[in-house]
Amino acid sequence: TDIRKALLELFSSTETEFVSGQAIADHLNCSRTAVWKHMNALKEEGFLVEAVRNKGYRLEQNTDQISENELYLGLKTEVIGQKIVYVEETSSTQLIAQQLLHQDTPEGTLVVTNFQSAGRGRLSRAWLSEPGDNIAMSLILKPKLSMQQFPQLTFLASVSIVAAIKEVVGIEAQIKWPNDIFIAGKKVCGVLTEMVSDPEEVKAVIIGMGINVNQAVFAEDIATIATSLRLESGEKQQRSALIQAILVHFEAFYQQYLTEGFSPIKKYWEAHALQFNKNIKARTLKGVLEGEFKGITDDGVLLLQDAAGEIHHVYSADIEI
Ligand code: BTX
Repeated sequence: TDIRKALLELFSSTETEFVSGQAIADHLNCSRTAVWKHMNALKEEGFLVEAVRNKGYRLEQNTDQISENELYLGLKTEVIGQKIVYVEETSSTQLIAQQLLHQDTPEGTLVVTNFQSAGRGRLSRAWLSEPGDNIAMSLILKPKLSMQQFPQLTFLASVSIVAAIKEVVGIEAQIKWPNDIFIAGKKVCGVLTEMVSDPEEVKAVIIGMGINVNQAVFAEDIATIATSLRLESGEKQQRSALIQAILVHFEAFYQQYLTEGFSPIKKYWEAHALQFNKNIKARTLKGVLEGEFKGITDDGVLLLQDAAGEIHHVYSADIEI
């Protein structure tokens, strides 16, 4: 990826000009043959590479930009995403969102990056993402909620993402309790919801969303469990269109949530839940529970019915399917 980064830097500084093979070789400090290989690798990743004898190589500009202007253009929301903060690279968009909260940023502020180098999952697990391929973003909300209602926002984010994937990619994704989105048995997205609160009420919520969009190859340790929208659809996807669709669906669900409460969201969530009414294994700190997945409570607790018919409330677990 270092070579790729250097290549992309070179081409972005030359705009639409051809760059000779020799110039690239000098820039990367490698042979002309190696240049040819690197350019082919870019091509395989979906970049439009033009090679002309005696002129060199030209790279068509990446049309999949996600900086502020691309995202504002044609965005049909009133609050959600009306302020966007784009950074080319960051360790985590959650951290930037936290900083923005100290500056009293408005509800609906969205932090987006092109490369998140140290993304976080739950329980301080890592969220991995290659530069330029994926969506890593954090949405700031300031709802008047009690602590018990707080988990509902994770579910709200999940249903918004499922609806957006359906609309833009045409694929019916599923939600794995509590916060993963799956396609064909593999994880395509994770949601991390964090809050800032005092003992009585929630002051602000930061919803982090990581979506594998155009990444085609995954690190060894997640290669068997991860997938991307591109791998599942067979086509490169436009990140800006997806982000906009998520914001629009989120706003609609959020409005509905604030006026009608959690039940419409819960209905949609359960309709897209992986293994709903089927047998699952829930690995909790106290051991493994097995039974039928009967849905979620208003607090986001998982309901599991064991063979004897007893309903168990699962607050925290990893689900095996
Ligand atoms: P999670 O704890 O449910 O999932 C993390 C686990 O998922 C990892 O331990 C690993 O096994 C696996 N994993 C890591 N990266 C990927 C990937 N790209 N695709 C599939 N599986 C993977 C999920 O946490 C919540 C992730 C939220 C990420 C967003 S991105 C924007 C925001 N900023 C930030 O630092 N986190 C959030």
